[in-house]
Amino acid sequence: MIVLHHLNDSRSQRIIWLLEELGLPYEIRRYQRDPTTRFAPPELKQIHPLGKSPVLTDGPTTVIESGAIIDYVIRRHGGGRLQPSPDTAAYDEYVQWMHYAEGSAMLPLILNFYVARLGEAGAPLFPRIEAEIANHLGYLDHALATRAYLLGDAFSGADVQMSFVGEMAGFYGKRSPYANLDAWVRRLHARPAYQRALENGSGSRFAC
Ligand SMILES: N[C@@H](CCC(=O)N[C@@H](CS)C(=O)NCC(=O)O)C(=O)O
Repeated sequence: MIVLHHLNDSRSQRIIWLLEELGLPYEIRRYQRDPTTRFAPPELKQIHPLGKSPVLTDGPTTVIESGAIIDYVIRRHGGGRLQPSPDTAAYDEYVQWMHYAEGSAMLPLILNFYVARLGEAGAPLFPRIEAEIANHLGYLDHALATRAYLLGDAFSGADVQMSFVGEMAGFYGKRSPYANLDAWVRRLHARPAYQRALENGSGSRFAC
């Protein structure tokens, strides 16, 4: 049985969505952020030493990192769905999006979050952070100009992995100048599996 260790308002929301897209049986174990610090509770460290979410367990296997979890679920349980065949150019593009999400695109959005907490002391950093956010959102917007999903007409795990970038951009009110990006996020949110996942995950403040 697949067990998803789910922290409220977190990247693990997209794993519930993936499991719903694939129609797989799964169990959610829920963890609540500390209302003041927003940190994960210490019990999550009993599942994996980093204490971050998502964590997925499947029998003896424990997987961390959203991208690795999405890859694991699709490869082991997807039955050929939601990713291109590994011997195609589309697969190369798929892998690029899977790494790009957390490896590059999320960084300025996360910096924006932390540096904002510094108040005036963080002010010198904001021009560079803003420029990098625009750089990444502009790239994504351009990539989506001629296609419904990141790989073209076919929805894939890359859309699931990259969705959090679009949602965080929306959460910080930075998505509206990017019409293609905005339309893509709305397209994702309209999917019935996305809606079911929101219900099962008890909502997410980042689903915007
Ligand atoms: N790159 C990792 C990030 C994991 C991560 O930082 N998760 C956050 C939630 S979005 C978390 O667990 N935060 C709680 C904490 O740091 O205490 C992934 O994509 O899975």
